[in-house]
Amino acid sequence: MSITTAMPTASPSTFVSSSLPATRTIFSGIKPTGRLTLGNYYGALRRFVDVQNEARCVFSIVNLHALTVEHDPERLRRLTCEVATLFLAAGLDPRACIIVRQSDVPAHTELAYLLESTVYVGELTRMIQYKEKGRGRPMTRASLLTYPALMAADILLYGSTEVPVGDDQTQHLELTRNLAMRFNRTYGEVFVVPELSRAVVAARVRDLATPTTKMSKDAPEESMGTIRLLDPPDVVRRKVMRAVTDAGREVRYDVERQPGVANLLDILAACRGGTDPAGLAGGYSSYGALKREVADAVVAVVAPLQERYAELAADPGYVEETLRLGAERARAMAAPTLAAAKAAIGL
Ligand code: AQP
Repeated sequence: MSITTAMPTASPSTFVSSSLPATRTIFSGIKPTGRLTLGNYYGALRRFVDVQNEARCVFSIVNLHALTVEHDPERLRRLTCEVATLFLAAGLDPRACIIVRQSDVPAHTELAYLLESTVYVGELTRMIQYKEKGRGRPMTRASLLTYPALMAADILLYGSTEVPVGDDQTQHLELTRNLAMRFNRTYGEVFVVPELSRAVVAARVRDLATPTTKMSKDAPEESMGTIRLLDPPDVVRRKVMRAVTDAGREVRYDVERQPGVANLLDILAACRGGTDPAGLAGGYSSYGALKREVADAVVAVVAPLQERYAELAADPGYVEETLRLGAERARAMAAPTLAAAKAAIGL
């Protein structure tokens, strides 16, 4: 397949968002800290693609958030490029939405400081990420404590009305809403208060090996519980076939008592574009039969995405140009909100 068949037919510069309804603005981001998983796809990326023509959309590779824990600069650059390429391979169209590398828009960090001056330390120390990865450790980076203010800035800068994210992001969104309301109350109406938009199915894809935890891109590379979007099909099949199920034999959708099986049904429903994982359970007489169908369904989703990824990766100039134009548009879109926030707070 030639590269042009897999990509938008026009260059990224023929941007059409100005003709879209102004009432809905959607922002979301993915942090380039690991190779993206099926969880990132159904909790976030797939949904970005679904809404890109329905509203003004900004989708970001939030690379500044990758600095909150120990990192390798070269790996970060490589993963940033990989995530941007996956955005396009999954079907994001730079004519329909803004695709932006967070660090290309200085307004994110500038507004983050104003929000750090709005948030309370008590609110930051309550955040799950900080509690799990940093609290009580003297070498914890200060940014691991303060990044929720940056995340709030990411969202509020664009006047976002909706934020499509997985269920694990609920706490961040709540804080963002509180900060927006506090700022507006104290200094005057500047920010739109955003709503969290939940996935109907697979809002929390669980690890195949430990189905009580979420599937995470931070999992060790060799983990059998994490399906990466760029895993070759035979690796995907092996991981699904080895998924932990439960002691019973019956295929039932019971998240509490059979989390492994429920996870497989969630994944199957998501891959088929359905919304009723429980309704699928009756169709299988054994865990083996269910796993084979899940493996086929996941491969059917990732194989075409990987084909497009390979084409795009062969033309890094296109990805870079998309990011350059995304940065230009995002800077222009962010500027009025930042200016209003600075004026309101007394700068
Ligand atoms: N398992 C998941 N199921 C559903 N949605 C998920 N998301 C992540 N995992 C799942 C959603 O993907 C988006 C991007 O997330 P992120 O880059 O901010 O971070 P992450 O992938 O949630 O986090 P990591 O890297 O796995 O580790 P932690 O949790 O330690 O930061 C988000 O919308 C997220 O909900």
